[in-house]
Amino acid sequence: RAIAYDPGAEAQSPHFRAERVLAGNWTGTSTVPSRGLYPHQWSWDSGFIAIGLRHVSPLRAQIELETLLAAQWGDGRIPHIVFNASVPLDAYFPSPDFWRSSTAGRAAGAPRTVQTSGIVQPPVHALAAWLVHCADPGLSRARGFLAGVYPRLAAWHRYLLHRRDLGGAGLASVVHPWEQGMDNSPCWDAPLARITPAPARSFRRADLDHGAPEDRPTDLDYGRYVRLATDYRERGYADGVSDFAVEDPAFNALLIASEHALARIARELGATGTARHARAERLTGVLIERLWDRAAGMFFCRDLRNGELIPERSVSGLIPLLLPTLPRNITAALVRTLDGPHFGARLVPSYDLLGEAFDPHRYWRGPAWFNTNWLVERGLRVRGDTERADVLRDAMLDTADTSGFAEYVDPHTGEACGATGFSWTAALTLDLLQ
Ligand code: 9YW
Repeated sequence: RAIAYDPGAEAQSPHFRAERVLAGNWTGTSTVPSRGLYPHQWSWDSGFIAIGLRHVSPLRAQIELETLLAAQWGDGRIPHIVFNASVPLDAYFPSPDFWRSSTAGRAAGAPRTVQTSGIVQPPVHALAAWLVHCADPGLSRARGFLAGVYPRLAAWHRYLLHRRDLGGAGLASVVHPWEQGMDNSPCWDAPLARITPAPARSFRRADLDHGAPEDRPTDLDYGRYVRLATDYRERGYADGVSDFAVEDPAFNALLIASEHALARIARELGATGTARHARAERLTGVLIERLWDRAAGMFFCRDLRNGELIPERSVSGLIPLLLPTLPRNITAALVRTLDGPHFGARLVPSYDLLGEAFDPHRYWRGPAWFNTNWLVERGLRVRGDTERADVLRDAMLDTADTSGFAEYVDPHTGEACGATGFSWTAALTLDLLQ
């Protein structure tokens, strides 16, 4: 039976609409998170984008990661932003003239030709590279994709596990809230309170040209972000002492999941990978030792300045559910927390529904985000909890499409907040539709 081609019907499908968002945000070598708000390449966005893109174009997915890795610094860090030189300087703040990577970052091996930021983002990349390879192993082998990215990913993990082991226990630390990716999470309120903000008149926020102020971080937050980034730059982006240093569960869980992925990549390339799996398992133990809070039934951040856990419930503390060697009692407790009053909404909120700082519309202080929901969904599915995973997946697919692939949404109502046509929302929709 012949099936007539009906472009009208195709345009009705969420798959088509998600693909169109990614096509619109593609620059030729990478994908911007959002045309208006974020006109450059972002590190962990590219990881999630590649995970979705692999279903529509494994080639574009490979190029997405290769472009990011081409901007890697000599010390192994993957910068959180790779700037597009053809975008005007005032389109995004902080711009290349703030970071001054090629001069201030010279000692740390910043690239000379491309401009980047000097901080990092969560290491989802090796996991993304492995998943991209698996989508089309023939193309991947023909292009030498894994052989090309492996040494760079290994150097990235080495940087995090050595230079960023500021607590000395084996976990990687973040030295700026932007590094963890959840910029204004209430987890940062206490450690940030110690930082003297840069004066508001010393910088101009470009984000407010595109986003509603009540959905975005405050000016006071921005003053502190700018102060921390300026101090890091003035130190030549050298790691060691920092006024802000935190061990975060999601950042480290992604590092561990990526270390497992790197072991698989190594095996595909002819090595054994055993040592990497063993290291990932060992790090899972350290994560539990350092960040698990039994009474709360979830992981917390540790503030290295006073050595204490930060008793704020963020979605970050549920993301270790992803890890394959987590003991059963811990996964069972995490699932109870997920179902309970602090997180039990239609979509998993970024922050405690009962927390004092909860705000359903303000960025990482309550709204649900698609990347973190995807990580939780994956954790549930990997554990074999198909029923819960299916419920979450259906809610994500429905909300992503009806919100116009929003950047983040009200966790109860699904109302769109921030930008629409957001790349990782569209990409992870494509992944969930497979
Ligand atoms: C900003 C790009 C980035 C994400 C972060 C998110 C936001 C940049 O956008 O940060 O200007 O606030 O918090 O996780 O990678 O999508």
